[in-house]
Amino acid sequence: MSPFLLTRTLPEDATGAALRADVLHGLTRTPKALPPKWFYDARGSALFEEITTLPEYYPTRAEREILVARAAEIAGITGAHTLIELGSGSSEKTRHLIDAMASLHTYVPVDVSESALTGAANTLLAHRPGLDVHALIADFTRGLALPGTPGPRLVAFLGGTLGNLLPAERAAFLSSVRGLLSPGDALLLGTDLVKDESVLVSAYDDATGVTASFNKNVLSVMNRELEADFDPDTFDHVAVWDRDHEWIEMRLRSTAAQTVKIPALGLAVDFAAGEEMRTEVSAKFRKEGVKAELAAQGLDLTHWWTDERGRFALSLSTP
Ligand code: AVJ
Repeated sequence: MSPFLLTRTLPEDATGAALRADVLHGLTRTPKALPPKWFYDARGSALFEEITTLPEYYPTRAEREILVARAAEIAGITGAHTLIELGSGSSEKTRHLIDAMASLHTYVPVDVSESALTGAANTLLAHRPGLDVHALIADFTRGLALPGTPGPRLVAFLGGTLGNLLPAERAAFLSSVRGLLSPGDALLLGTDLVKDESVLVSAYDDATGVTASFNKNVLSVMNRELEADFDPDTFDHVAVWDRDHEWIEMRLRSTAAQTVKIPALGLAVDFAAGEEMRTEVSAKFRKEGVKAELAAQGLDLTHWWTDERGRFALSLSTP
């Protein structure tokens, strides 16, 4: 039997406390805004998996294309003995990488979702017996404490999730990742790229409405966790391209003037008719921007790979 360890670096109630703090802050500011991480309860995670199969949502397929084409090259360049994956989710795409990494000894998936971690670990171990899997239940935006693992290490942050962080949060996050890396280690980063507005908006506003359900799921999360009384039918899904910031914003627009009660916070929140609440930023990047953001944290971009159609990039950088 291979060793499988699961470590919780988050106290059992850290998630609840963080949700309360984010909702209190986000719904009392103007304009209202919530961090996107609260989409991902079991239903939200399932909806996201469904999004990745939609014809309009290209990033997952584009990133998989690059991983399939470049896995051997990445394995060769890094020679990593440990793969640390931040926000690992189902680890589905990572399999391509793991399969190519013959010298891999230890896999450290890090995610806030315990069910995603145990599911992914079981699938992986069935496929690659002998691999040490040390799963971490942790929120990678709140500092990273990792188990001691054999170097060289490859830290992977895939899916374009970097784009869900605001610029200042990205700098703080990349700085903490830099802190995990020793000479000889590397960061593999997935970033979605700036492209035609209609392609971007369609990816976040699909014809069948799966993304709309995903967006509104944050209301159900607040209803369940905070006893709030949001009526999802009174909010419309909105996806807009912000050309100045070069990011997609998802919002929920209140279709009527209404007051929502959030008893767990002792809060009543007024929405004006047509008022929009931001629920996600998904930044799109250019090579020069990625290079500069990495360089600002002491990371040197050494490789840049895109899919055939230039929609998505994987980059490798070293301290
Ligand atoms: C999982 C963060 C990469 O921003 O594209 C998908 C989440 N939001 N559709 C993204 C998402 C709306 C996704 N990431």
